[in-house]
Amino acid sequence: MLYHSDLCGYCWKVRGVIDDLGVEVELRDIGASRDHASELREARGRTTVPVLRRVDAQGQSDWMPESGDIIAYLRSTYGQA
Ligand SMILES: N[C@@H](CCC(=O)N[C@@H](CS)C(=O)NCC(=O)O)C(=O)O
Repeated sequence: MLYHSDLCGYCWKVRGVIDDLGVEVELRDIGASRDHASELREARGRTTVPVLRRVDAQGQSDWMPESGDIIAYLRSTYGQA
């Protein structure tokens, strides 16, 4: 899942890479959903976006902030755009 905001340029950059790579990522707009904003705040203590949330088979979440790190992870995992 990508926690993002429509008003955030860093988020658009990450979304562009997601589109280029054709990766299926659930988009969670913190500006459109108070629940999504609350989830992010509870997990990270702040609502800075973008944040990529990965959930493993045991249901454990890993929260990855920083657009550059997210893009590097997506490219290394899913191939060059
Ligand atoms: N270095 C971060 C910057 C992220 C950032 O500044 N996001 C802004 C929106 S574009 C934000 O969430 N600001 C509100 C806040 O930090 O609470 C990245 O590249 O992801």
